[in-house]
Amino acid sequence: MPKIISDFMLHARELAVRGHGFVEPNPMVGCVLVNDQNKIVGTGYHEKCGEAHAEINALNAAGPLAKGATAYVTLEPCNHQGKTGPCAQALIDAGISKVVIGCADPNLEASGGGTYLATNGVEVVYIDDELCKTILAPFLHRIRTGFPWVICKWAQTADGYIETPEGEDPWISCEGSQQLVHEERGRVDAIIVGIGTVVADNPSLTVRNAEAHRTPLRVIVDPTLRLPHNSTVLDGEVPTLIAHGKNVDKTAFTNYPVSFLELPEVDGSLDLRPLLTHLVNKYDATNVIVEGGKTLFEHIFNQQLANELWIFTSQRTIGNENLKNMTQLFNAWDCILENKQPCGNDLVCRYHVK
Ligand code: AOF
Ligand code: ZN
Repeated sequence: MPKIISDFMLHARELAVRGHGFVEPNPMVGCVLVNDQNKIVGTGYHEKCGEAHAEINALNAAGPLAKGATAYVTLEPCNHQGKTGPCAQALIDAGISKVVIGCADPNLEASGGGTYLATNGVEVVYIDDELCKTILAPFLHRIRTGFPWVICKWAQTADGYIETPEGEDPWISCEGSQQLVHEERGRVDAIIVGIGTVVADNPSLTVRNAEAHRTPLRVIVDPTLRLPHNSTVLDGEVPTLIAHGKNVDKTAFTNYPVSFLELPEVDGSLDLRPLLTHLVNKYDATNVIVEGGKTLFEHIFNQQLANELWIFTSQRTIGNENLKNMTQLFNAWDCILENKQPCGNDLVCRYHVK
């Protein structure tokens, strides 16, 4: 791909991700309009679900300068009247001469914009850009599978431990890493944990000290419904769902502000697929974070449901074989490193599961 194209597409991608947490279940989309002197005349991105698409914001920014310009857009312009649109027609009406598309739209209701533009005299180039597909991955995955994008997140010591000896500092990752997790929590639709984690840590599973673009649902996977009644997740502060197995007695929970979902079993553990489908159908979920513990990660691994691993590794070592360690399970996952960066004293790695 010529550098000039990749540079403008890179810019469009950077704009697109600004919508993360605001646009879902819609895709993140960015658009850059460039004139025949290779000068940017307008930019825009999809800022909020239900509001203007990226192309419309870019066209509005460019005004009359859009005439004859080339549009670099991360996703094929839509060809439908949904909550807004259609963008393909708006690009034609504004006199855009060429559209460079990072990724085709698999949403059958909205797709066809590329063909429509071409039949109306606009030059259309698909570049099938891997990085565009990466930022669109949760949207593409949900359309293809009916499941949300599942991010498994954990903090481990340098030697792979996710728990610390009794009496020692229980925090593994640094404050900066915890801040990153809260920021991400504020962009996803659900935070899922296993009952063991709730019993051991009594977490709040809320967004704190970070901007909440949306309020994630708390989900507890509790096969036998052994959730302690004094758990913080029962405080009613945010919507909470308990996914349980067959034949549990829920009467003791009648007065608590929580919902329940019964899951069938598969190979001796709860089948998590109906939970994921439920999160899409009832809560319109696109991204969910699983925050442990090890048993839940094992079930997710066995059922092949993880899309991304997000691992915070501290410099501390523990070397106590009685404690939970993720090294073996991590090594079994077939994944590729997408991103690696330091955060305070921690190393933060994101992997895409193949
Ligand atoms: C575009 N540009 O910026 C986005 C597109 O209900 P609506 O009208 O918001 O349409 C949502 C669908 O439009 C979404 O599922 C996807 O197929 C496409 N999103 N298309 O031309 C954009 N966000
Ligand atoms: Zn559109």
